[in-house]
Amino acid sequence: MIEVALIGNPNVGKSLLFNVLTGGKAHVGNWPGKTVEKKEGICRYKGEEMRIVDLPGTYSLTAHSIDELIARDYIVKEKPDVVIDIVDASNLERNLYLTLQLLELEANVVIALNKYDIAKSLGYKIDVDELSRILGVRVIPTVATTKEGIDKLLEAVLEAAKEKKRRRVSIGYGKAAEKLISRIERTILKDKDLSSRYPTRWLAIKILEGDEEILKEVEKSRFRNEILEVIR
Ligand SMILES: Nc1nc2c(ncn2[C@@H]2O[C@H](COP(=O)(O)OP(=O)(O)OP(=O)(O)O)[C@@H](O)[C@H]2O)c(=O)[nH]1
Ligand SMILES: [Mg+2]
Repeated sequence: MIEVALIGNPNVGKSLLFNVLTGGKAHVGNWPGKTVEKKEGICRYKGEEMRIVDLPGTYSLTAHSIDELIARDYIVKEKPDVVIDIVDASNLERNLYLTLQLLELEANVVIALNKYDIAKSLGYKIDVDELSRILGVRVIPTVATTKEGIDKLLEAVLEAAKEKKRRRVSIGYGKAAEKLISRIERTILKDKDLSSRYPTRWLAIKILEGDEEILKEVEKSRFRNEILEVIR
């Protein structure tokens, strides 16, 4: 079974795409300890079975709201095989903020460039191949309302799921911050438990940002003083 998570900003077409992929047969539950609805469904394509999990709509992956934390925890802890990042093609710039955070989290991202019909009717010309090249992930234009691009999207998901080596795109933060990030990463690597659970670069960035959830995790580490020394 291939585990696939759907993520995207609010109103990008997540629910519609979820229904298209799963035939609308969702199992609805709650996220553990939370009252936010959790939807899961099965998608079969070319003899492969995919479990599709619909994550709450979110603009970002900070720990500032319950929705964001649920989405982030799911990606970090459950490590789905593929994350379909649904991007509104008619609102590309704002949507790519979440995409960059997913790449920073080292998620195996496939982009569904949804509402492509709207982008086209607005006269937007998106160089899909170039976008894919820059981000290092597959980008598939889709129109969830007419199911255009859905087969191609599923094809891309299967390819991504089978891929062993992934091209990593990282966002640079400038010399000074990069020095701190490397220093924190080196100390994190001493803690095998911590460094096996999270991508170390992501963890280092979150520590520098003062992310509360992550700092709580770091407090539990034997190396907490060494790690936190860098930000004191
Ligand atoms: N034209 C067009 N409309 C779309 C497309 N995908 C979704 N929509 C419409 O966009 C609106 C939002 O779709 P939803 O599936 O509810 O979006 P969502 O991401 O689940 O929204 P939230 O749950 O509110 O975050 C609906 O009116 C859809 O019919 C598309 O590819 N093209
Ligand atoms: Mg929805």
